[in-house]
Amino acid sequence: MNPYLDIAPEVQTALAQGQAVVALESTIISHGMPYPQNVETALRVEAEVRAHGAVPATVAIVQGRLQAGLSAAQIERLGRAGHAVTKVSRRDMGFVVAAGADGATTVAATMRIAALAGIRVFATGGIGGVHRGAEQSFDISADLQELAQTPVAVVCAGAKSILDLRLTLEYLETQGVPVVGYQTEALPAFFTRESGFKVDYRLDSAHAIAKAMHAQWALGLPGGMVVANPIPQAHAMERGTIDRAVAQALQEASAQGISGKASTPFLLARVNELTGGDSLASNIALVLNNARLACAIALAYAGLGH
Ligand code: PSU
Ligand code: MN
Repeated sequence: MNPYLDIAPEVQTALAQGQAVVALESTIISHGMPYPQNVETALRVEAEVRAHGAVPATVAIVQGRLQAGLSAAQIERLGRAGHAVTKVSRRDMGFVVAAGADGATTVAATMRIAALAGIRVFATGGIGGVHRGAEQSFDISADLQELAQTPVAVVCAGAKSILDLRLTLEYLETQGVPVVGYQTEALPAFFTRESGFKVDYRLDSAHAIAKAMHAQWALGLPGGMVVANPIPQAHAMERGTIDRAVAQALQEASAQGISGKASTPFLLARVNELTGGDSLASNIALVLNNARLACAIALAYAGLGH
């Protein structure tokens, strides 16, 4: 095992027995939602995973240790500290570990730690991607490179329209990362069930997704997979409301010269503020929905036996 990695005993037992484990990220806790809803949601998502027959492994860096599986107290600490916790993408991992510091892991860093621990399924809200204006800014999330390299299936509700979804799909295609739609041909756009773009493959069951994961990795293909799960209709938002909030947030980011790793957290926080409680409620609903699908996939994958 990696000398910097700690796996929670419950997660370790589940992995040793070939049981279903679902990884969860922590940037969504510290940087993706306000306190205290962030902590409540993280704990509810863990409970949802358990209720659906899998073991949750929330991932973070705690005092320089890569952690697969957090205690409730550790989740509370990350959530309460919010933006004061270092947002850790793959670039930052070695430095935060070397400093013995805490870090909230993005999709990229969570995938890497999940893979080190032997976890193949990961649920979150939305992935990072190619930002609008990337032809000038070069702002492309390291999540996409990680998806190209690391064998973990990431269950998400697509990506927020703070990103350029067309370029994100192009980038993923170039990097050989399949985008699967769960029971849909449409690429969802986080708060809405459709984005106007299509996924690469529609699969209608967790079992079919598990079989595709198994085949991809048995072929020796190195990367992961995006499993796009549309937000339940009852919680979807009106496109115009989201588009206006995103446009304003982007304008403010550009006026304030926000760039680099600050960009995504700034945009997430502003979209949350501008749309108020509605978008937060939708966000929570879709994360729970993704956790349920990730459980079904993890159970199906475990059932394939390896
Ligand atoms: N998109 C969301 N919610 C999030 C994130 C993105 O709708 O919480 C977080 C995830 O942790 C993702 C990260 O991995 O932001 C991407 O940041 P960046 O664009 O700096 O790579
Ligand atoms: Mn970026």
